[in-house]
Amino acid sequence: VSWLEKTKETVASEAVKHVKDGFIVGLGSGSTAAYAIKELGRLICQDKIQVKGIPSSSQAKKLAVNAGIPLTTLDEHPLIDLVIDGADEVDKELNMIKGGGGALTREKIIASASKQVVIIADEKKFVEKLGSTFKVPIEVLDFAFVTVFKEIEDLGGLPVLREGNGKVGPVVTDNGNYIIDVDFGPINKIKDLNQELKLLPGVIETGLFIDLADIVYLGKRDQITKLEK
Ligand code: A5P
Repeated sequence: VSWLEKTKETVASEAVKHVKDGFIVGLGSGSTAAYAIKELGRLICQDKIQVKGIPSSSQAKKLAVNAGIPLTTLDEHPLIDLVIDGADEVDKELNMIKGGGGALTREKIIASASKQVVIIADEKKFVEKLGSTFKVPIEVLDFAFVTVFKEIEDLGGLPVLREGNGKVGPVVTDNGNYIIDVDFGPINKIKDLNQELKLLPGVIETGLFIDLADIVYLGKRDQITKLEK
């Protein structure tokens, strides 16, 4: 097992320590969040704590079912106690780019509905400025994607329609929409950019997660750094 996989597992275990008996827990997506789901399942089975999960994607749902985590919905629990999720980039203000796994919309809804958001990632995700190493994923209605493409170019971005592996053509999200990955370069005014993008008709959600994370555990080769709001 590589140090990277080990570190993902370590930060995931650290995050799961925030889970208390009776909690409703938002389950993030991606390879790091997958370790947290596994660990939470172990805790539920071994320590018999009462926890219910709300998955942010079909991936998280499948992993949670396999791990033995009872599931619930936002309809039943519109207020969540804790979300554990990964990230694609994190800055020192704990703002993030997410959506590498295409689950950004549900992830953002769950994070916004949660009292506490704990993010887990390896140190390579930490950047001075968002947009330096990762494009901004944007979920769009397929009907609107060409128009949105043009408007994003007018905003100075370089958009690419996300295409799948194992299927020709665009990736279709769990919500039935397309994903556009946009290269804006290092972003100076993330709040302004997020607002401009959200105002484009056809844009469902952006992968810019601003003021949502409370704690970030960054895994390094031999230690974990905890960043807090
Ligand atoms: C999923 O849509 C993303 O927001 C993930 O949180 C992100 O891609 C992190 O994934 P890894 O933990 O696999 O890097």
